[in-house]
Amino acid sequence: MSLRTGLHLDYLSPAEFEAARWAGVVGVATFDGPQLGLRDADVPVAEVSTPLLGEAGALCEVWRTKQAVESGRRGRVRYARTTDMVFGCIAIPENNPSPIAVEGDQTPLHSATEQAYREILGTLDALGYPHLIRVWNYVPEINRDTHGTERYRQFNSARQTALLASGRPVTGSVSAACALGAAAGSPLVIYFVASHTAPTFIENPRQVSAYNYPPQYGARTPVFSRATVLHEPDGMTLFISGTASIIGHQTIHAGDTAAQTRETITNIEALLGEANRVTGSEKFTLETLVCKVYVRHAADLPVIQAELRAALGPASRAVYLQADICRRDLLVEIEATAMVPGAW
Ligand code: 3EB
Repeated sequence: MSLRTGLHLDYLSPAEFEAARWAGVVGVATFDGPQLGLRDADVPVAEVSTPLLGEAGALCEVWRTKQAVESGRRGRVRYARTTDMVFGCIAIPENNPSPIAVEGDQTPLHSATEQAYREILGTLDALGYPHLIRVWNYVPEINRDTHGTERYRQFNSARQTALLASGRPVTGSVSAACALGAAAGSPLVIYFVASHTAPTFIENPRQVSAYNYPPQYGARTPVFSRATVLHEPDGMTLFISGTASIIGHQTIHAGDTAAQTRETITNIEALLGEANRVTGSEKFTLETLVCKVYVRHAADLPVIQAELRAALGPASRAVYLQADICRRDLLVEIEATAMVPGAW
């Protein structure tokens, strides 16, 4: 393994993970159902129901640090922390809707989302890591309409409500994020990185900030930054949010998977440029990225893979998952993490 720099991300097979043991692990995400042996782990393990694609076999997303780690639990939030940062996860099932719908009642997804965020934000405040840096949201059947509203919009409304209730901003200084679909009947699963000191917030000059989207995408806007940078004594970690084929606030290249992939990569390049400008470095490049690619239609995998390899080079690191994307016309979404050594 190469030099560890601050918080470090790897996608490991179960065998590689076994060899690495739990040294320095702050958190794990699995995608193909529960992995034997991880259930009783001392650190948070997020079990996401989005199948892996391609020849990779089972892979775990493993977050590690060189610093001392202490793990714990508060309510339904499981976490592991260093002096600087905390990783955590929560899974909340949706309760059956009450048989008698009362006007003004929240939907089961709205309640689950609000509860999840209230528990997460309460934990961060109690532990002293108030700055949410990166949040991964996996929402069962994200594109389905229930109770007269698309579930992604129900989720957005609840996320904003919970952030406001905790006294946090809902524009500007907000975390990087992604919001993807997950299997019907799975719980709402959210995992996150937060920190003791404030990160750097980055927007994409080619896009309207998501928190300023016009109302056609929902009465309550999504609350996320296009990217954030976590600063630790031994390195910087750039978190690029789920990124798609959007210019301004509009989806472009509807129906064209290859063109959507290329536009998404152009958006990621714009974010790398901004990250270098804002941090005063030239360290963040396409080659430093570890990518996680969400594919709406599994059959599109070869097209997306070819575009990504052409842009990132043969040494590119990417994992592919099948997941619904929050806008119905988006066929692909790419998130990325880059870790570079050195202090801020
Ligand atoms: C977009 O750019 C595509 O709601 O947390 C990307 C990243 C998207 C995060 C979220 C949504 C979210 O609007 C969708």
